[in-house]
Amino acid sequence: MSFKKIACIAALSLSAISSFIYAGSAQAISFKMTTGIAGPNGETNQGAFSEFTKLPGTTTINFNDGKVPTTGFAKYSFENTSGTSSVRSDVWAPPGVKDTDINKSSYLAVFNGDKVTINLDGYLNYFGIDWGAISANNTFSFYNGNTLIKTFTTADVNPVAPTHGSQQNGEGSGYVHFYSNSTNDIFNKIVISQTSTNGGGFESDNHSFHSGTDRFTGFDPKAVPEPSVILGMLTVGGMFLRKRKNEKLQSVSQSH
Ligand SMILES: [Ca+2]
Ligand SMILES: [Ca+2]
Repeated sequence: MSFKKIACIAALSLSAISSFIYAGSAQAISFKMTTGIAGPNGETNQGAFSEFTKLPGTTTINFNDGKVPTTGFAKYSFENTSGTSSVRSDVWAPPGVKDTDINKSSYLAVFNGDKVTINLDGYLNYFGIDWGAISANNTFSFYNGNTLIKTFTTADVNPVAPTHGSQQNGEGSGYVHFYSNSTNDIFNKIVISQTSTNGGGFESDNHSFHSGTDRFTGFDPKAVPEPSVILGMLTVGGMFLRKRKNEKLQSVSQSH
């Protein structure tokens, strides 16, 4: 194989890796689930709060005035065909850090095919939500304007719920954090819905929004490429060098 051919193959491999990196970041909102933390003043009867509540650029909505905000940074609107979705206070409120930390405050409940759309005044790279009494068909959708970026459902997120509270028929709960991995994945509209009309509700509290137009650095402050990508590039580089060496050896032996 000629040096030119090898160089060409190496270049192609590198460009394949580059396009993989690009494709990988083109559609990437990730999520993590944690127990969350107590309220800003240590409250344990208000549901769980985001670990990023005090991060500069974070706004938190706790629904404790009994209604959704319709003005300001985050504007909520109901598509309430069932007439039962509302801000309320009852035993189905998402619990606190421990599933025995009963939430006595108001929270948001969405039922029976209804939706709540949250329009933001600016771009976000993070959305956190205390999610309780987890039911099938709870759905989270993230948009940039009218373009859907990513949808998550109960099936995606529930398997890693940290608690399954005895207070709520053993249904899961936890604080779920959605975050952008790149500037391609920032969002300015969120729709939360209970897409089934066959029972189950979507109960949540303490929504936290972090403003940003690039990747969210809260979980991983260092902006470095993934280790696997670096390893891939080293492997390609190594193959290229080895092939060159072999070829040199071959030419030497042929000349004798
Ligand atoms: Ca609340
Ligand atoms: Ca539920």
